[in-house]
Amino acid sequence: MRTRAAVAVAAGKPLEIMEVNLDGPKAGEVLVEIKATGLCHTDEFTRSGADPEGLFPAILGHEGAGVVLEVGPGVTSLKPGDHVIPLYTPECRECEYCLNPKTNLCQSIRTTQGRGVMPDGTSRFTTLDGDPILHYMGCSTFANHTVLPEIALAKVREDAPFDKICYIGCGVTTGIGAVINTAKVEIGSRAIVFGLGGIGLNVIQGLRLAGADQIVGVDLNPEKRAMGERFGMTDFVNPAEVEGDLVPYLVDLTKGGADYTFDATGNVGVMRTALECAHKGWGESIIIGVAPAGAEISTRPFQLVTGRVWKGTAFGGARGRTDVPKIVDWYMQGKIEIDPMITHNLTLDEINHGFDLMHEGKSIRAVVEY
Ligand code: NAD
Ligand code: 022
Ligand code: ZN
Ligand code: ZN
Repeated sequence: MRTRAAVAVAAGKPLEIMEVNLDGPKAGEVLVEIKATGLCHTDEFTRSGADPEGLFPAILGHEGAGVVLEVGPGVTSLKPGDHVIPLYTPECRECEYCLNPKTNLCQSIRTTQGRGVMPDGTSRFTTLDGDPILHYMGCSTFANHTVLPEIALAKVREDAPFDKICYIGCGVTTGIGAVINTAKVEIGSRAIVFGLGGIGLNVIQGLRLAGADQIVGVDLNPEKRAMGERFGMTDFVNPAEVEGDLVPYLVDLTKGGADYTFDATGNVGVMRTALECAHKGWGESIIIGVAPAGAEISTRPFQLVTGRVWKGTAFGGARGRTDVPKIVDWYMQGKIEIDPMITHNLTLDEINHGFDLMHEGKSIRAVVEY
């Protein structure tokens, strides 16, 4: 079939909106009509050429929601008409990783996904001239139609709005999951969140859900205060306005350090600060931000010897097919909010403008509807 897509043709170039060919689903695969997609950081990381492993040409996008149109041979868990959210972290439920409750990093299709192809080693997308176009993070949601492995789709309830639940495909699940699955925050905890963007705000609402007593938000952009407060932040700190060292200031504000701290900036200096303002003896610091390629973190080992714990999380530790439908339910029940974080709605033709808004720090989430 033919479909419309935003194609990353080369590093540093704007995405090009064009018609492309899409082959039907092979064994174990599913054809999905994407109804809405969110613009997230790592799409821009790849588009700009900052990702040394970025593949071209490719159809980017990893945050979306849509409807199953056709299933390939052997697909049993989905049927045409089902509403789905694509998963850049799949859940096969049978690999060594899926069988270990300590991780969500399913490895069953990891290698081919990283190479921009389906599990059989080929791409379903080609240009109208027949040249191959690669998939991206196993999703390629910047296309009106895409093909995914069955294990990379979460089936969700049909009354949930696509233009909101697409955000659950990455940002919402990552932020809330980091609190619930990775940190396992207890009622009454004190926490600090560094970076109040599309991820950090979801960490904040996850902390409110978990019953944290103190939720400190830290951001260099003073305009982030209002949104933070709206989602449950109790204190706001702008590092540019703190005299002297930030660590002792935050340790003092949290009466000895926070039980849990979260980096949602991707800045390695911030990651160190986040670890060091975790409470001596038991404080845990969770790295969510993805740092530039080759970056390293450092601290004095005494920070860990004295009981602080450094952790990281991918996709909020969520097992997509199991956990994503539950988060959609939480949204529909009003337990979590999504709507105010979607600050911009665009058409596919306006997608490059969405990346400009991201650069300027003007959007929390821009969503494209097809
Ligand atoms: P964003 O750009 O919307 O938000 C980042 C925020 O950090 C901004 O508000 C910015 O003002 C603030 N900030 C930047 N430098 C700062 C500093 N030195 N001190 C304090 N605040 C600072 O980005 P986002 O969409 O929220 O994503 C945040 C990070 O999370 C990115 O690195 C992204 O790649 C990563 N991420 C990770 C996962 C995962 O599974 N681990 C999933 C999604 C996103
Ligand atoms: C999503 N991310 C950033 C913004 N939005 C993001 C980027 C990378 C990861 C998670 C979220 C990530 C963490 C750990 C891994 N990845 C490796 C997982 C593994 O090796 O099993 C990651 C993922 C997918 C891809 C690359 C890196 C990919 O498909 N190319 C989950
Ligand atoms: Zn993302
Ligand atoms: Zn698996």
